[in-house]
Amino acid sequence: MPDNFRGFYFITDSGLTKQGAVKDVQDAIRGGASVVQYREKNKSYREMLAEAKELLELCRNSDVFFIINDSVELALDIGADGIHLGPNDMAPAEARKVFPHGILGVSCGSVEKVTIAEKAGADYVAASPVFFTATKSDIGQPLGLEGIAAFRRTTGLPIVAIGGINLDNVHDVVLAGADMVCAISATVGTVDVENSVRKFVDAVSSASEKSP
Ligand code: TZP
Ligand code: MG
Repeated sequence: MPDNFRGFYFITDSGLTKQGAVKDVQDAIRGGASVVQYREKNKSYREMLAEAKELLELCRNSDVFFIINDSVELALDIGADGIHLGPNDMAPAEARKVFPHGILGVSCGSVEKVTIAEKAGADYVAASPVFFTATKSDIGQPLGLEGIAAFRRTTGLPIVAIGGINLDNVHDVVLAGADMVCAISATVGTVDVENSVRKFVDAVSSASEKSP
């Protein structure tokens, strides 16, 4: 697992985008994102394959990690750097077997889930959701800043914070113990994705300097 798993973790969203995933990812890379996740819930496998290949190429050219959400099959087919799995996806231990060398991220809604993910061989955990969000409906109770702190006490794995994160709360999220943050509506949903991403990158970086 790379030890520079820090900064801003960009996630695509075809429902919120104003300019398409390719342009969004180009902007996110220019804005300084360290990781890009392809998260697509509505397209056919064929469409996802073509789009994901294009995005992987962009990330490879910029040394940005490229991670596939949900589909281990898609990650294997395109040779992505990693996969990200939630409670309704393949079990992390199972995924670890078929994807032994890539980055494995697991969404966790409790410290118990963090322990299970770590035992299964996860490379990072996502604290999900940190706050209320309208971007995803089928999620658990918000963990809050105390939830991130509890994750921090539980694991040495990188913690990626997601759900309701914006430029007003990102500082506190990092101080609570997150190594990376995601913000979908506050980046993909804005008119200037590059500028929005850059603001998060700067905020995470300045908060990390103050983080214990
Ligand atoms: N997983 C947990 S919350 C969430 C996902 C994909 C949505 C986050 O979106 P936003 O707009 O950053 O709250
Ligand atoms: Mg999923």
